[in-house]
Amino acid sequence: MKKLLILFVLCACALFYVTPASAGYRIIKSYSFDKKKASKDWSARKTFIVGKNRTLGLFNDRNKRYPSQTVLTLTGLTSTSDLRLKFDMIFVGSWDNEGKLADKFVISIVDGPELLNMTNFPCQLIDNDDSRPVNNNGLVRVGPKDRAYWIKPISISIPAGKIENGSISINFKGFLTGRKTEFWAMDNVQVLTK
Ligand SMILES: [Ca+2]
Ligand SMILES: [Ca+2]
Repeated sequence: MKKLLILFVLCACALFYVTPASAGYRIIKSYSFDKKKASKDWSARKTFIVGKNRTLGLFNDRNKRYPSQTVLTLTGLTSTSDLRLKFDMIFVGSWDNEGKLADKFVISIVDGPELLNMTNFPCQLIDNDDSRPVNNNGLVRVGPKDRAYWIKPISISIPAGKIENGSISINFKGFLTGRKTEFWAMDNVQVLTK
């Protein structure tokens, strides 16, 4: 009986070990951007410290000093089921949900469909005042100014049918109105499969 119990515990531990993320999924790629440059899987590879953490960024499509987008190319994929892509999106500054200054964040398959089109952001400011952020995760210095940032976990599905010859390229792009007031970065990217 005791042996059975030990066996059961061992099996349970093994199961837990192979499924560290969400149930039924296993991680096949992960990126934490600990170095000054991200791996060559990424088209824009510069990293930047936000808080105490190195992230991929910053990005701004209006400011020539920053890249506007990055493409993640995954190769050697053998999965026949849909992939899951998870990461922490970091919104820096005063991203707007509506009006003339409204912004957008889009993830799409290169030469393919959009996987995410985001128009709602957590960047709340009292009286639209940059120095009065609400529920931000911290402040980060960008150029001459400290700006608030908000971290939002994002999880999307990548259809298996879009994987060609074991490869897929995914584009991440923000469409911003603020050249010096709005930026983004990303961290803790995980690609999972069943
Ligand atoms: Ca990191
Ligand atoms: Ca804006």
